[in-house]
Amino acid sequence: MAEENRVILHGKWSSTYVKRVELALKIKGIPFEYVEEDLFNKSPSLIKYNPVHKKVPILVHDGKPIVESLVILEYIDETWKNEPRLLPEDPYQRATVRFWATYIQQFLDTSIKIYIAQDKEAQDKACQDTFEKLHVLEEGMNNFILENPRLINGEKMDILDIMIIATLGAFRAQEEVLGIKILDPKKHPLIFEWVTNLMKVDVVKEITASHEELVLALQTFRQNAAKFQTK
Ligand SMILES: N[C@@H](CCC(=O)N[C@@H](CS)C(=O)NCC(=O)O)C(=O)O
Repeated sequence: MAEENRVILHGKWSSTYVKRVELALKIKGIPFEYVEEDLFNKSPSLIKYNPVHKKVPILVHDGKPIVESLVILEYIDETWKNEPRLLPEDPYQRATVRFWATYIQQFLDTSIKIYIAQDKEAQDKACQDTFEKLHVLEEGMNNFILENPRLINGEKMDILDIMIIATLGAFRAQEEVLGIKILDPKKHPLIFEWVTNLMKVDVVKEITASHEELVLALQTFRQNAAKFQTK
């Protein structure tokens, strides 16, 4: 295939960051080739395309690499301007949506610490920080929706749908692995409804691994995180 308009995604099937990009491409209807990378034995193309972080996702468009999932999502929306748009046109609304997309990223960074925690004290602290952020997200999204009415049923998915489902779409597997209730419909009714609605959307189902595969991937991640920490 000619390089022109060729779209290649380098990824790892279990990566939440890669899922964001896969979802964006599918939502926008952009055909792409997928290259599964081995993160324990990184390929020369991975190192060549992302020499700074050496991480996936990497999107290669017309032979040019774009890295960092949030940067890639914006690139996709700015390059393929067809509906659905992932970000609003209005600069203020755009800034607000970017703020919440970044907040969901921060929530993910905090929740990952639960897996990495080496003792009960560290795990309790990581859980407390995670639930504080989830609480802020629940309140923040309630207010956001009052001011910027939007659907939470997966019709016309945008960057916030992508961020929330890539982060919490595996919440049942996370709960099983961690033995902690993460998404409680009584405490986080909006996020719970939003995530469970999105889980039923076809493009989301297409990119979601089975519960068993997710549990195994999270268990492996937890064991590796523990080994890494004790080195
Ligand atoms: N900030 C990056 C994070 C990407 C990331 O952490 N990717 C992981 C896969 S989940 C990776 O490639 N890890 C390889 C490594 O850390 O060596 C993004 O948003 O794209």
